[in-house]
Amino acid sequence: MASSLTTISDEARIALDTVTGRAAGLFRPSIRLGVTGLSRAGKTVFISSLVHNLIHGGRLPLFEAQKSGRISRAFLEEQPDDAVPRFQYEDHIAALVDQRIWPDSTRAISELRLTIEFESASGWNRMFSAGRLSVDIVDYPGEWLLDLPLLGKSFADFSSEAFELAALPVRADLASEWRALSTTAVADADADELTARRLAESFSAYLKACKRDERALSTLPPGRFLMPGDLDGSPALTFAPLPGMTGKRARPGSLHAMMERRYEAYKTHVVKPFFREHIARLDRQIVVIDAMQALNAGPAAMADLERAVTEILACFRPGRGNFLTDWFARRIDRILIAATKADHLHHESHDRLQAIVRRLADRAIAKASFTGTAVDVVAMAAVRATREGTVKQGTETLPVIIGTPLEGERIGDETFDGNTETAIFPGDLPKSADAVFEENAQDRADNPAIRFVRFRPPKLERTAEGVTLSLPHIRLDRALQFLIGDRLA
Ligand SMILES: Nc1nc2c(ncn2[C@@H]2O[C@H](COP(=O)(O)OP(=O)(O)OP(=O)(O)O)[C@@H](O)[C@H]2O)c(=O)[nH]1
Ligand SMILES: [Mg+2]
Repeated sequence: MASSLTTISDEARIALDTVTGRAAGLFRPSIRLGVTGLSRAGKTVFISSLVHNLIHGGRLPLFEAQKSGRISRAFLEEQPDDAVPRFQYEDHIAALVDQRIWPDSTRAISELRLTIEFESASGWNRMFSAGRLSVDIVDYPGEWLLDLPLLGKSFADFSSEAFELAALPVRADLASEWRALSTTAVADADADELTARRLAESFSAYLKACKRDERALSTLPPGRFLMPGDLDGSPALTFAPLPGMTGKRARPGSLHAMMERRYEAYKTHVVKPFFREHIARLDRQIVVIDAMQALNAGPAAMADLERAVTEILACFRPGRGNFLTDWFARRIDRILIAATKADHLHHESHDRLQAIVRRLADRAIAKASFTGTAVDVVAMAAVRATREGTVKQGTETLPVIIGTPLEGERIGDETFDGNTETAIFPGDLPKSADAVFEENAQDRADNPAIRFVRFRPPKLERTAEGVTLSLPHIRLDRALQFLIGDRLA
């Protein structure tokens, strides 16, 4: 089924794009770095801080090329793709640094070219390499990536999976209205635009409710139902799963036939072009996850996050007999799964957070039967909004984090005004990574919840000469070393 979906022209176009891309790369070495993650995971902040730290010579001791002083210059250049929106780096930095507010949600694809001039570490490489690497950073919603598996699924598969997931205890109440409406739909009845629209609207309201809910549920396809872009209201976005589809053939002119055709149109006009033009050309990938939010929401949200990471990894897995996914999966050779926002924890918990992400990734790798590509994990903060300190309580000295909570954030009865710096005891993560995945685990019961408030971006220090220093971070250098370090050797 899957391979028949791929036409010769898709193959030819990707092959040609890739060959010409690589030939160009011989003269101007470049690397395409995909940055993805579900909405609000921290993609925009990650890219902004990465670029800011490289341009401004930030403190990056674990990034070898920088540490050994081999980077002479890093600067922004015009991106190679004229039809892709530019990542608005300057706006995001102005928000973070000047106004100390978090950048706006971005909700679409964007791109930025960062060029690094460096001196190679080996004499051999110095002779043959230009000492110049362009990193094309592509920011795109994980919601759109999660559409890729649809390429291998029929309308019947898609429908039965959607109903299965909607019946899970974490989703059942959010899905009840849509499921009730679906039972009234007669698949074999004559196609009718109004019925199609009502079903599509109800289905998409359910998907949106999953995202909004404080249970912090991750996402279900189709991704454009959450972020329609310019396709809002088009037939390719006006369909919904139908119950009891397995093994049935659609009668021409029926609601079933209409829904099936639109589902296929969604794949042809939305999923494939996005994949061909953007995803198939990536060399490296970072998947940003909001583990803090999931930890806060409990084991069901952790399981859900694990499911999302499994699905995302499966998108990068070669050998599913689908030329499209095959071609691109072989090209990506490194994937980093990064839990950002570790600055909400005291550093003593950073390793525990990383162990939890490791655990989550290992389970996802096993479930997605993923092999061949190096996958690493990191617990980090792209922008460190807090400092650490200690507070004496009686005879005890407690480790705290200090920062400015966002206006309206609360702890107990206290509501913050957005200007007052506060010390917060963040709580510990459980010692065992397993505990956070299990309902009623004893270790978790001992550590009921991490106290999680959102902070404003930090005030940047200035040197004696008045120069603003780069954005503070936690382990951003480790992420950089894994993602591009080898290309600067
Ligand atoms: N403390 C802290 N908060 C962060 C960090 N990164 C992201 N955040 C928080 O997470 C929110 C979302 O970050 P973004 O980078 O905008 O997330 P995104 O993935 O680009 O989100 P969309 O554009 O909506 O898809 C921010 O507004 C911050 O509140 C970090 O390193 N430290
Ligand atoms: Mg963004």
